[in-house]
Amino acid sequence: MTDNLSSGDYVGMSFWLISMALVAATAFFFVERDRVAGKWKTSLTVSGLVTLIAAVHYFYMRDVWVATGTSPTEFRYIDWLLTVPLLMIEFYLVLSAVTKVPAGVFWRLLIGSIVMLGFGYAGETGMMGTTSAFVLAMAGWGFIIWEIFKGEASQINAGLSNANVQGAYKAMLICVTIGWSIYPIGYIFGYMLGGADAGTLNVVYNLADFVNKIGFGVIIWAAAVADSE
Ligand SMILES: *C/C=C(C)/C=C/C=C(C)/C=C/C1=C(C)CCCC1(C)C
Repeated sequence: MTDNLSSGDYVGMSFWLISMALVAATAFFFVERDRVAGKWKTSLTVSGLVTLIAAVHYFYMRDVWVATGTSPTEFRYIDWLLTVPLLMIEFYLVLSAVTKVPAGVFWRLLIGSIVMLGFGYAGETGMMGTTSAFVLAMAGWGFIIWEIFKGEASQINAGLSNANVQGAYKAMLICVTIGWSIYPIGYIFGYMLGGADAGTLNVVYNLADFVNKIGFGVIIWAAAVADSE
C-alpha cells in the first residue's frame, strides 16, 4: 500500500502523529532505563515494548486507513491483545519492585483483559450483537478495576511504605479507569447510538492509545526516576 496521506485526511494524520510519538516514546523509555535503579528496569523495558509493538501496528493501521478509509479492526485488536496484558504486567512489576506479589494478581488481570478484548472484537466484527458483546466486555473491564481498587493488588499496595510506588499505582489506576473509559465511549458512539462514522471512532481510539500507552509509561518512568534518586 503506497497511497499518500492527503491534505484533508485528519484521521490519517492522527494515525501518523501517534505512530511517530510511539517511536519517540520507545526510544525514550529504552534510553532512560539506564538512569533508574535495577529494580525498576524491567518496568521501563515493558513500557518501551508496549510503545514499540503499538508503533509497528500503527504503521499498518495507517496504511489500511489511507488506502481504504475503513477501520483497521484486526490490527487494532492484535495490538491490544499484546499491549493490554503488558500494561497489566506493569501493576505486577511496579509492586514487585518493592515487595513479593503472588502470581494470582497477574492472572486475574490477564483474564479480565482477554474477556474484555475478546467480546469487544466479537462486537466490532459482527460475530455477536453489539450490545450483548458490550455488556460482557464491560464485565471484563469491571473485573480488572475491581482487582486494582479492592482486590489483592490494592491490598498489597495499601500495605507498602514506598510513596513513589504508591503514587505510581494511584496514577496507573486512574489511567485504567478514566483513561480506558475513552475506548468503550468510542465503541458506544461507533456501534450503538446509531453508529458514528469510522473516522470518529478511529480518532477516539488513537487519542486513547496516546494517553494510555505513552502516558502510562511516563507515569512509571517518573516514579522510577524519583525512587532512584
Ligand atoms: C493500548 C491499548 C489499550 C490500553 C486498550 C484498551 C482497550 C479497552 C479498555 C477496551 C475496552 C472495551 C470495553 C470496556 C467495552 C467495549 C469494547 C471495548 C473492547 C472497546
